[in-house]
Amino acid sequence: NNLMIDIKISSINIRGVNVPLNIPIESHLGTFDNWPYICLDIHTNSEVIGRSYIGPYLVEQLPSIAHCIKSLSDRFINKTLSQYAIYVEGMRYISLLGYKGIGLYALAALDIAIWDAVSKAYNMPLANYLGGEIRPLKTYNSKGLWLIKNENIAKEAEALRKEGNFSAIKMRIGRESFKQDLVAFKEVKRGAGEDVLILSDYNQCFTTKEAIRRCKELDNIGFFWFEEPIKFNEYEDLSKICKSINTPITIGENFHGIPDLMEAIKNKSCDMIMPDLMRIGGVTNWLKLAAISEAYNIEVSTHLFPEVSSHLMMVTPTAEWLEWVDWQNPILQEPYQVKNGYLNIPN
Ligand code: SMN
Ligand code: MG
Repeated sequence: NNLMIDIKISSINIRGVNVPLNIPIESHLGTFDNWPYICLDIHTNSEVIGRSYIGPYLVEQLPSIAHCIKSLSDRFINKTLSQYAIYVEGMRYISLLGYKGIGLYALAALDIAIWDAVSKAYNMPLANYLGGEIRPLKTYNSKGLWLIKNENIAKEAEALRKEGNFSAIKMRIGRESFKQDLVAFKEVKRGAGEDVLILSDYNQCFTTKEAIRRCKELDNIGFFWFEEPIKFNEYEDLSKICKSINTPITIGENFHGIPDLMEAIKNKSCDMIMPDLMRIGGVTNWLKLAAISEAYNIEVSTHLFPEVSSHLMMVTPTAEWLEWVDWQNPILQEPYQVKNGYLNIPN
């Protein structure tokens, strides 16, 4: 029997939530005490319910994005669970919104839920359904170390490392002067230990010339990477920064779909990538990204969404680091756990 042909979408359910954060976000992207999510359930004419969540940043936009998800998903009621067919038809629909932004977020929410439903229909974890083997995945703690006062850094770094016995941790930088970032870096080491691997994120705070100056000042001190030193879509200028420094530059959380990945590759804008499951457009687009990254030998780390991204890393040949955050835990029945710096996908 053909499960995918037998199972049809019967109804959908969408909820918005604004989850309080234990550690408030203070970043160049803004300050947040809560993190907004939209949860989507795809009910079918079988037992199977496909679920997904997206985290579209702006709580005041949840109603418009939820509406977009609904009007997109309603088109597939009584249709079979074909990930590919729904992706193609979904892209055709959102082309009228420009393939990016909230149209793509809506498509991602639907796509992730459809893949969840199909792998559940086959009674397999997504990673196995995709042909992967499940193995522990190295992950870094990204929950904290925002642009907080330097005197509070060591204590937070120590706690963040201990939490899951992490070997790596991400801190946000781009303070008033490079000297303050340097002090912050040393404080992370003092708190978390000399051997901790430190990743850094500028969250697009500089102009190109300033970014080159600032990255040079902190080059070779031991940052594993610099993330997004300038505006995410300045692909040509990003390549100038890559050429000027030794520390790898990473971007990708702001790739809206595959064309942005290709733009970054064509322009040699980065040394590695860290795509966001929602903004790339869900599972279907991640699989393309995985193949393209293998072809170009680009290391892939993840941005947020550790539950589904971890499954996808099992079928990403150049997989590197999983970004760990637990903000979504209150909306999960069984939150994932990190032990000894590795995420083990639960059964
Ligand atoms: C980030 C993610 C979510 C909110 C603020 C900042 C950051 C990251 O860019 O890479 O985790
Ligand atoms: Mg980032």
